[in-house]
Amino acid sequence: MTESASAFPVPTVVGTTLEAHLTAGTRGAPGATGELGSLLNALSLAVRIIHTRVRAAGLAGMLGYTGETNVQGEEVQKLDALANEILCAVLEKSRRCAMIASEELEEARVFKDSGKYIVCFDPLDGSSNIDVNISIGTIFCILRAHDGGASLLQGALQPGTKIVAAGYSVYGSATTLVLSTGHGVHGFTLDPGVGEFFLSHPSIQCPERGTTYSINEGNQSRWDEPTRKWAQWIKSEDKAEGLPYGHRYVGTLVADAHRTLLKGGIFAYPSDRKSPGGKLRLLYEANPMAYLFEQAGGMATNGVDRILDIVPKGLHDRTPLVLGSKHEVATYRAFMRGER
Ligand code: FDP
Repeated sequence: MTESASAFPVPTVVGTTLEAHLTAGTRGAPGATGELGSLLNALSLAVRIIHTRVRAAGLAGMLGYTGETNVQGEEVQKLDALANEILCAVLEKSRRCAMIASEELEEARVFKDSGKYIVCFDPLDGSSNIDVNISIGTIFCILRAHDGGASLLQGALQPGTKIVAAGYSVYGSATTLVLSTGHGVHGFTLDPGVGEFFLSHPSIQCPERGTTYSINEGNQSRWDEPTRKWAQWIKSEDKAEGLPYGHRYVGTLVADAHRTLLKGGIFAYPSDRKSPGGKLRLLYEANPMAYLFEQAGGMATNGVDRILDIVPKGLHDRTPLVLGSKHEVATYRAFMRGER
């Protein structure tokens, strides 16, 4: 190596920070007060803190279970609990958030005298992958507190069409934050040395079609007939139709969705005999992802209806979730309707 050559490539120009991107996006917009940008900056701070805790968890004795179970009856991992605490504290301090709904909280939490938004979040998605160093993530969406009527709880129970911003972060080989405020989808990568997110994936478009499908094949015996038929078809040999598709399944929604968003294809967690209403949560998993996929030109359905049209009944509702490229999701729906 020559004296000037570095083992690590250093960007030659300073890129666009998340903060600069958010400021440019809202400056001058009618009625813009900067509150949404400020709330998103607070979420990015929470994500950066979670990133540091995830990276050091194995050294800090933060892997494994707390010994408690959450509202869903699932065992809580120490990092799940910590990520939840971090988000709660940062959002309360931001003073931009009237209420939060979290996977780890049975009830919504109201912050007194605070902002006009509600944030629904899954603090650490992919719990079963935490201890084995596989990608995990944080998912969130933002709603206007009083769009749902006088009661704050009704504000959280609005359909996904009312979302004003959504995003997720992946703690993978890099930490990436993918966001939309309704004007396209943009990805930011954390420069860990600087502690700042820089724009790395401007204007993400989900490809019209892809070459991979993502589903837990171990559930096959529990699926209904149309799902089985679709899964059989997608593995069959037909070069003209682009078959068979390759199979990829991480088992962390954020990671499987992120790959599908960037490369196209389809992710499906359908209902099955074990989870007749689906496994994934509507408010803080399916809705944010559906919003991002639609913003990026993709689609999201429960097999019959558009995810964003579903009116939630409770904070922890579950739903079947199928998202991805238009071509693959439309084909999946055709199987569900018995048209194929
Ligand atoms: P996990 O159970 O590990 O928390 O949200 C739950 C979730 O992960 C998603 O991230 C993931 O897509 C799915 O469940 C994985 O479920 P299976 O293990 O049943 O495939």
